[in-house]
Amino acid sequence: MTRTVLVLNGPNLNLLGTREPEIYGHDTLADILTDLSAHAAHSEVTIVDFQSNTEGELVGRLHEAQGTVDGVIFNPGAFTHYSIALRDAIAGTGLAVVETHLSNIHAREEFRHTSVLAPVCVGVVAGFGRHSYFVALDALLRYLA
Ligand code: CA2
Repeated sequence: MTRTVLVLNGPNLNLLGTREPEIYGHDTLADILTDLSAHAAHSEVTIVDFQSNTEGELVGRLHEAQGTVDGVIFNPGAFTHYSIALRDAIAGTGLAVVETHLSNIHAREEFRHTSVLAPVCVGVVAGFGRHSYFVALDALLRYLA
């Protein structure tokens, strides 16, 4: 069965590969998306992607995704920890969203230990660097099946 998955990335993830490689790795977001798309194609999955540093744009993209994609892999960046608007958008659209992080947010500063989005997501993947996106895709496909 062919599927479409939205890979949504939040603030500062456009900087991947430029700084803090010890936390976030050496790959750019484009590198990860290219490899993820190739991997997804083996499972007849089309990846569409969107990155924004703006909360409202991410809310709008979730609204657009309603009824047009099968699920969402979402790295909300720092919005993870405080965006009630994104939580309401996930809950309100009813989309199957996998919250995804490069780093293990639970092994970092205390303020990163809380996700206000996780309770309205189907699951959370964190701590596997670039591989988190691949794990999230495989988990999402199994969830959808
Ligand atoms: O581990 C993750 O994927 C995060 O979502 C990344 C966010 C952080 O606020 C979350 O707590 C965990 C930060 C993304 C910033 O990415 C940068 C990449 C390179 C250079 C600077 C920032």
